[in-house]
Amino acid sequence: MPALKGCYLMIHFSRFFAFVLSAAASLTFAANFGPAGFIYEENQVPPYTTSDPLRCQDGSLVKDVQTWENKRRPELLEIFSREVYGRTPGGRLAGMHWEETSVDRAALGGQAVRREITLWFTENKNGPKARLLIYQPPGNAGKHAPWPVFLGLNFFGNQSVANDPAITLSPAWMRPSAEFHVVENRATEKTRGVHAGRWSIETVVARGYATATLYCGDLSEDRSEGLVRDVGALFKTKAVNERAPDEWGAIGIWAWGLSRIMDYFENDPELDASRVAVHGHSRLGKAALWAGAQDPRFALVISNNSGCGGAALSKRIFGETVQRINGSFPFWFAVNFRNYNGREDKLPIDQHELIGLIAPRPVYVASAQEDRWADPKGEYLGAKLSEPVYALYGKTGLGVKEMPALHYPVHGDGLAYHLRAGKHDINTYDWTRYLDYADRVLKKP
Ligand code: GTR
Repeated sequence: MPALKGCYLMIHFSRFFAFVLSAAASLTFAANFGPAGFIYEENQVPPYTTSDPLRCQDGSLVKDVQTWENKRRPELLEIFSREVYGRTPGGRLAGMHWEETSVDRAALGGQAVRREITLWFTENKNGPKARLLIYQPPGNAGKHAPWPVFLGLNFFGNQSVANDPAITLSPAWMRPSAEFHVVENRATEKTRGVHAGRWSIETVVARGYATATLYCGDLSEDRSEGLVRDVGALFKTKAVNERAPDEWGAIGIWAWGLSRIMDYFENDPELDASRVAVHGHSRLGKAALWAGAQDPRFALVISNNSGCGGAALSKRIFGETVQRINGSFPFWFAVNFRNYNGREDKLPIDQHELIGLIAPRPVYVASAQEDRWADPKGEYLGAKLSEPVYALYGKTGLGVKEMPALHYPVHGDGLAYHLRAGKHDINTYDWTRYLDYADRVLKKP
């Protein structure tokens, strides 16, 4: 009997351990994708309905470009401004001016021209300023003159995007990062080139493009306090929780900054402002999409793993949710967006309509297989479900019925998508595809 009892206990113990092990495994499993307690499996996605981008608020259906551009598109822009990102204060700034602070026509061992430009947003130099870094191919652009441009904001200062000791080290506030050598909220010398892999500058330049970048924190620091400093202060933005419900947040400010850089490009004879691809990774991909939606001057928009509040449909509540993003980053979106915490089904729009706002200009959405937090399928659907808008312009969009398989990029007429292996990141696989697509939609024949 005692032996039996022991045996019993052993069974109980082994069951218990099996339970603990499997619980731990599922926790790490979830941890590989993102925090536990969120949906990471397709069969857990609750039923949801997405809105038809062509259905107006009065119930009528858009059938032509004119009605789209004069009625439905402004309606959608208004909803995204009011309910999601907050309103962007209008247009160009009379006092904005700039100065080229450095130029090296034989940078990166002669492979590129490097220029640094300081942009001041006001006439007086005490106002907010941002430091733009540009690399472009050396020599004359020939039939490609002036150079088409890739433009994106960066996370850790301009010096992080290339192994080039001559780039000015960012003096600005930065989120702490032991991995990337940000110490006491400042970039150190060791931050040089930490994100070089994310920018592939030599490759981009060798393929005949200029590439320009600016630290997002020059526009608005990536924290609540940022809203009342720099560009936020210039527009008298209120503190994060004191904002009017439709006042902008950091994503709105970053998108605004991308448009101001475009204002600068229009005045730079070496760059072609009519052929600018605006791109961004993750939170900066959200900003790139919002910039592309508001500013028709961007000829191509690239969303790299932009996830919730970017290309991914919110109503799938897969991975990051509206409640979670508003909780973790209360300063990114408008206060109104919090009305949809745990109530995604009540959203009057979804992110496919953000992409539809960019049509007929091309949009490239890319996902990473392990980046479940950003919901790869939701990102694909964000692109796919915007197709009716492209159809108004006689374009097919992606032109596929199913989500493309791993490493089967689809470069369609107006929309492109790929899913690559690996984690939340941007690497040479992504860049090679973006360049291939840009060759098609931006290069002169
Ligand atoms: C995460 C956030 C995502 C994404 C990401 C990033 O913490 O939940 O929405 O923006 O950061 O920017 O890398």
